[in-house]
Amino acid sequence: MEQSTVSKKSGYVSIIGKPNVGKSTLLNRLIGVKIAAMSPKPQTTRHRILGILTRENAQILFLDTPGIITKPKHELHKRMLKNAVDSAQEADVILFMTDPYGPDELDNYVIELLKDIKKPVICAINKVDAVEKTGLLPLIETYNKMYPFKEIFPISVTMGINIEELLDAIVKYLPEGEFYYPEDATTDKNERFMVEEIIREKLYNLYGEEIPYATAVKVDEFIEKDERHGGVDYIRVIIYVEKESQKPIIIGKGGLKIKKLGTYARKEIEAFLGRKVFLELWVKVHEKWRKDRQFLDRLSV
Ligand SMILES: Nc1nc2c(ncn2[C@@H]2O[C@H](COP(=O)(O)OP(=O)(O)OP(=O)(O)O)[C@@H](O)[C@H]2O)c(=O)[nH]1
Ligand SMILES: [Mg+2]
Repeated sequence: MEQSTVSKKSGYVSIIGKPNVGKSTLLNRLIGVKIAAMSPKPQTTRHRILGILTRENAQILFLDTPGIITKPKHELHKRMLKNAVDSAQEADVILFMTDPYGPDELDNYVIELLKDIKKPVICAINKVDAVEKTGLLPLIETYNKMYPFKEIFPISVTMGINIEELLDAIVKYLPEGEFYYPEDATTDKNERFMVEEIIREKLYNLYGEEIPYATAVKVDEFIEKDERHGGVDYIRVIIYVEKESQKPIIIGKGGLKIKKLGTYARKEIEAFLGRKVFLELWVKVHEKWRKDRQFLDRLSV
């Protein structure tokens, strides 16, 4: 029997950039499953989220990270920033992601961080579907002068522009090695995390400016095939807010708003789990939770 001489590649790729450039959208598209919350509001992602993509001879371990900000205001911000920077430090390759509206102060800040980390960095300028093509070459030239990127790609995650090309480039810079995870694995996060992330995404998309930032979501109880609920999964979730006055906003007139949130979330949770669930949402006040280290530990932020 002839022995295969094709070597395998495997490694971590940290997706780093300012908030709202489409990092989570890219992760979800590449993995083909929604594992990270996405929203038009900046600072949606709070955790480091692993997405596993296995191709014929390569396993790419993508790390989605919170958008980088310069002035952390509280412990939650500090941890979000740490999650991002740690992930870049642990990675084999860094994917610096931005949008075509910069470079701005935040892009500069991220690039300064990259200079200290000294890893191969690929640059992806996302959302090129939203701008005139004529501006792209000068923009690429600008980024080229800011940092010795291995390669620069104008991409559109939502329109699927240059995504395959970007992937091929990433694989080029991955180290050789055996796969870390089974070929059908998609993430290291468990079902509880997914439920929390789905509900957080709905909060970011259904509520006004300040509310999503003041909320935290925690699965309190998760019973598979619960006899008390006709044999479907029972999931009780607590939505924490910072002030009493935020509770009625979450609940809405006659409970309509939270009902909508629950319906949207439940449908998506059921699609993700592939089974029916009974979802119960509770709203509780936990004052200044964004500054409470123990509380943040419990959220694994
Ligand atoms: N026009 C356009 N919009 C996009 C594209 N990719 C993502 N978006 C939008 O950009 C917004 C932010 O996307 P996210 O994936 O949540 O961004 P992020 O970088 O993960 O943001 P943080 O988690 O806050 O750091 C969403 O409204 C997306 O729909 C794209 O290729 N083109
Ligand atoms: Mg994100």
